[in-house]
Amino acid sequence: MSEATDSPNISDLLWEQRKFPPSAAFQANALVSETHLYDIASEDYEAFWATQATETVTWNKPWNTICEWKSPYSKWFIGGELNVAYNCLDRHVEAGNGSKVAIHWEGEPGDTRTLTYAWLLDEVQKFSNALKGLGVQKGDRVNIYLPMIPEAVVAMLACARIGAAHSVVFGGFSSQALADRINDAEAKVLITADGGYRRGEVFPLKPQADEAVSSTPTIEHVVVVKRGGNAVTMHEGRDHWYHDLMAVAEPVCVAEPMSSEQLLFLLYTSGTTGKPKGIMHTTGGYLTHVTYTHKYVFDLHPETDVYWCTADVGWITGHSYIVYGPLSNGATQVIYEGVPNYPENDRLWSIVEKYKVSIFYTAPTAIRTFMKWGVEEPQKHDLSSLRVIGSVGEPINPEAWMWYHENIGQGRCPVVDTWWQTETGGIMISPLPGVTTTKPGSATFPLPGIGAEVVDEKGNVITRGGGYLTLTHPWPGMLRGIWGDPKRFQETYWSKFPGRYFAGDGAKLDDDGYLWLLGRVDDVMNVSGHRISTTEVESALVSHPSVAEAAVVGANDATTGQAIIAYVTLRGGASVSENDLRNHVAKEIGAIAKPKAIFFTPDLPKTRSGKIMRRLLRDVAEGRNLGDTTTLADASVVTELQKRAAESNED
Ligand code: 7RM
Repeated sequence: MSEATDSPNISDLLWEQRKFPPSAAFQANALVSETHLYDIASEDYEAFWATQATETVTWNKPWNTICEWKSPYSKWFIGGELNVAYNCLDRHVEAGNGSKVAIHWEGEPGDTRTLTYAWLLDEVQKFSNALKGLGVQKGDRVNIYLPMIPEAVVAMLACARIGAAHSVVFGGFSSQALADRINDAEAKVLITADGGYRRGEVFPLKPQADEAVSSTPTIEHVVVVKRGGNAVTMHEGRDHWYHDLMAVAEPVCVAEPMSSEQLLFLLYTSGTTGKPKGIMHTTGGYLTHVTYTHKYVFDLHPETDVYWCTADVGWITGHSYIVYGPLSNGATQVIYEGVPNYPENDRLWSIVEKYKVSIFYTAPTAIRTFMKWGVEEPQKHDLSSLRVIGSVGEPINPEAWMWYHENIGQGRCPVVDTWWQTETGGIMISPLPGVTTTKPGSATFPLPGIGAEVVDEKGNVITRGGGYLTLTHPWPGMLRGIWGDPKRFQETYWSKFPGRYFAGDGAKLDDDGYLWLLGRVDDVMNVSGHRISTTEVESALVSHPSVAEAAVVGANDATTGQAIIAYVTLRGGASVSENDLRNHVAKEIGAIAKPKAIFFTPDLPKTRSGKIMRRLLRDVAEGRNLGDTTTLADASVVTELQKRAAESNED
């Protein structure tokens, strides 16, 4: 038992004992079914990464140094030269796979496009020339603000081809968010669209882009893809239709070899507060990391698999596991433009059936929404093509994992729960589906080549129980810094535990050495001196058969320091009393974790990438005015909760 008033570590309350070893049938055909990758990597991680770089990536010039580590800066494959677009396109076409489908694209209204590797290569070469014609040169920054259409992929690869760094801004962000990011990156060109489809309607992008560009002095040209068909104003001399530029663009643009450390892209991450950080990723190490992880974590068989990641290209998951990883591996993938409930709640499953998707990668927020909608939706479709299913973005509650495993994976597909960040570039902690015995809710172990340890408040390594997740040595896809702010880079990630990268997440280790992510440490609650993770209480709530989703926060409390307040969304048609739920939590993980109050709500406040925003719920619970809500997906959710909190404080 920990000391009640001064417990430095995060409590370990949840005890999950179900285990799922890979089946013999899966192992028989898996790329890896034994531990040799782990064994080799643990002997010499640099040599291991060098092997991956040789096996998975094509280089124009070999490197002379695998890794230079001057903490907190690493460089990988120094002296090496390569072109990312060449790796994603040309090499597959040269190998005779030009007619292979790269992208089955499905628009939200139901229109489709089938795009081969040869087509993508032609398109990217032309657009590279178009960008050059607008004055874009190696080292420049280009902003991309597009819906989920193939041109987003083309634009990113064209930048990579000519050595310009892209900065993609999610199409759902406001004109102000776009302007801030353009100004921080000092981008020369903006690529946008007239509009895109969302929930059956066209959402305009060009007017937002116009608004942004009115306060971005560095933008010289705006390229506009026609998608929504909505009316737009074109500014003479500044704005160009994509199709007009492409109609006259030269067809050949040779992929120029880039140095391994050439800036590939900036991606801005807002975190929960403060000015967005431009996370920097470079060329050789990043491509090696995402190609290797995409291949082994999903057990990719590029000849037969159909892969689908439901993320948006505006997030790191879209960069690494829609664009760079899958295309570098020569995979066939599905890209879907719209929302999962248009026209009906079974849209994703109809797409799985239609394209015979075999690898499916989504987020816990989506899985919990599917739970809310009920098993009837996936049951309307033949999901027998699925082989591997993955999760990313938040801790996946054990019960959500089980639901995913049983109803989507049909008990047959390994579930890969992948932990990583915008900053890490690629997957860091995850099962290998042919090797790892999984436990529902655990991301299991660091991948071969990755070093992760849990430490206590003082930085001492712990081997059992809860603490802080740290990364112990450099990896090829790691961020190279924050654009224009080296001090913030040092302070944010490297100052709390000297010599270690601190990810900002809590984690615990169980008796078998499995890693369990416990959420952001900023969200950890302190109840009578016990440090309790939001994840464990939420998982206890979600383990009740009536509950689909839960968020808990610690609100100021005169007697216990903080009290646990829970916000709960029920599964479709289910009901349960507040008291029954409180007792359920006490039974699952202990009386100390029993919420003081539970509010039922049809929705929780989330970021636009689907992560629960507990900070806002804390404001609501403590009766404060809401702070910054601009990164919220749907602000009305909190207003409603706030109204009810005020009402409940009154009585
Ligand atoms: C890929 C991505 C990063 C943060 C990270 C965690 C959380 C992501 C998992 C997870 C538990 C996971 N990049 N997170 N994956 N927590 N289990 N499998 O999401 O930069 O947008 O967010 O997301 O808190 O630090 S991100």
